[in-house]
Amino acid sequence: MTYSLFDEPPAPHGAPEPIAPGAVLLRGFALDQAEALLQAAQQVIAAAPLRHLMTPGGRVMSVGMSNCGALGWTSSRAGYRYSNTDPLSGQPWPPMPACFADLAMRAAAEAGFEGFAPDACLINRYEPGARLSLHQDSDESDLSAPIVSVSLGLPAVFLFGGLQRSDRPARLRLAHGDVAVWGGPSRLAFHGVAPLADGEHPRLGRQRINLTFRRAG
Ligand code: MD3
Ligand code: FE
Repeated sequence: MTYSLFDEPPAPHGAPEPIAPGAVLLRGFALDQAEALLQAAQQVIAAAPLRHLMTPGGRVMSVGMSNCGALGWTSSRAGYRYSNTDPLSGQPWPPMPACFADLAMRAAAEAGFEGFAPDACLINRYEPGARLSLHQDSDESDLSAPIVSVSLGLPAVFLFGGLQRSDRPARLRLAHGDVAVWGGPSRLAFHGVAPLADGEHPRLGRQRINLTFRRAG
């Protein structure tokens, strides 16, 4: 019996790429699960529709959002918070699909964060022109857990800054199937998304979907 390079199908993704201390990019990590993730996201959105939240400052966000899992992130004039119910329906958020939790856990492990068990997944939907201004994610109670993000659909320019709002952000292209893990010293870094460039994605058309997995409670 001989072994050949050709016995194994090509890995759907390459080696983890370090972005910053505690932050790792796994290009293409979600490619072989993309269809399952998108179908599960569609079911979540059918039960908890995407909505454009109001910021505490009174602006309507250009990104459409929903959640699944025990806790969901919301914003209103009253501030940002995690809630165990969808304010639109008064019902619990849809449960986290098994394929979501599984992918997030495997990506975190690949980046060196064993035992990550997300209890919240924020679903962000970008249409051309939608953006997310520079912010920190600090509403979660467990900041020792990383955040795992999955990009699907049109590519985006992700802005990755430092621990001060004034630190000039680096620009990173995030494409369909890319997964990034943000933990350790990067967990409280300022970050955002540049206005989405128009385009046509073969599966998703004129949109980008981003899933962010957190340990919020
Ligand atoms: C770096 N979402 O939902 S994901 C967010 O593409 C958010 O929709 C963006 O920022 C998006 O809060 C970016 C990548 C990401 C998420 C959380 C982070 C990067 C992060 C937290 C700390 C540092
Ligand atoms: Fe964020």
